[in-house]
Formats: sequence, structure tokens, C-alpha cells
Amino acid sequence: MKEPTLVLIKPDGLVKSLTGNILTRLSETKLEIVAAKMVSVSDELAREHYKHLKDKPFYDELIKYIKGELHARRKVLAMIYYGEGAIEKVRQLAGATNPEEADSISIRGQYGRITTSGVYENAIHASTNLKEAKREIKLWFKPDEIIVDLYPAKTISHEVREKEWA
Ligand code: DAT
Ligand code: MG
Repeated sequence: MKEPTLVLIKPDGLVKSLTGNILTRLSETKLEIVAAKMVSVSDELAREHYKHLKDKPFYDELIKYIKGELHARRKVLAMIYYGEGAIEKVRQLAGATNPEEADSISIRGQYGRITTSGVYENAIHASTNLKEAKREIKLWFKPDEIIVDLYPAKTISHEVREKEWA
């Protein structure tokens, strides 16, 4: 069964110009990218994404990190990789959460670091299981932004205010 996984290139990955290297590593998996966009991470999105860690001592720094406040670059590249065993394949390639413990040829092992204030700058996020992937994908993407149908969706009509080209 094909499955999706959410992948984020975090602000440290973008600031260090690692996007190309990380995408090349991820292409080893032969998975398909079914959605991709740059996101300016709001406080609300950051807190919802990491809500399972809200009682941890590093939570406030983690929120600043994912919002880009530690890198003067408020953006993240959000993508969905899709295919057989996608979750495990990407986790494997990403490496352990702690970049010091990550396999040295994993993405986090190669590019991650722990800052002097204890933040794990580990360059990439990858969902850990099907349930988490579903929660995270629904948080970061709308159905129309994904080129395959992953989860049930409904069409609603309402008045929208959106920008168009002037
Ligand atoms: P992962 O990102 O490997 O799924 P997680 O979901 O447990 O790990 O934690 C989310 C992020 O929080 C992780 O990428 C880096 C940060 N983090 C986790 N444990 C930490 C710790 N002990 N000290 C500092 N940051 C930590
Ligand atoms: Mg996690």
C-alpha cells in the first residue's frame, strides 16, 4: 500500500542552502513528491505541529526554531512524499532526532547540529507513523494542493477573499 509522509526542510536547512542536497538524498528513496510549497510558519501552525511536545523544557525554543526566528528566515519547505513504505524510508534517511546520535551518513548526521542553547537543529522533519502523517498533512496542506487523493475531502462553496494578479 502506498502511504504519504510529511517532510519539512527546516529553517536551518534553508539558511545553509541544503535544499538541493537534501532533495537529492530523498530521491534515493524513489518516492514521488505529490505536494510542495514554501510556508511562512505562523505561531499557531508551529504550536499545533509540535503540540505533543508542549510540556518539554525545549518547547519554546523549538517553536522559535521552526518559525525561523533563530535563523532570520521565516520559512520552511513543506512537501509530501508518497509511495510504498514512505514513512520508514524517509525516517531512515533522516536519521535519529538527536543529530549527534544520528548515523553519520543520514541527513541529520550530515547536516544537523546542537546549538549551545541546546536546540537540535536537525534540518528536516519527517512523520513517524500513518496517524501522525495524516494529522500533519491535514495541518500543512489543503486537499487541492496535493495531486493525489489521500484522505476524504468535501467541496464547499463560500465567499473567498484572495489576492489576484493586479
Ligand atoms: P523527530 O523530529 O525525530 O520526530 P520529535 O518529534 O520527538 O523528534 O521532536 C521534534 C523535534 O523537537 C526534533 O526534531 C528536535 C526537537 N527535540 C526533540 N527532542 C529534543 C531534545 N531532547 N532537546 C532539544 N530538542 C529536541
Ligand atoms: Mg516527530
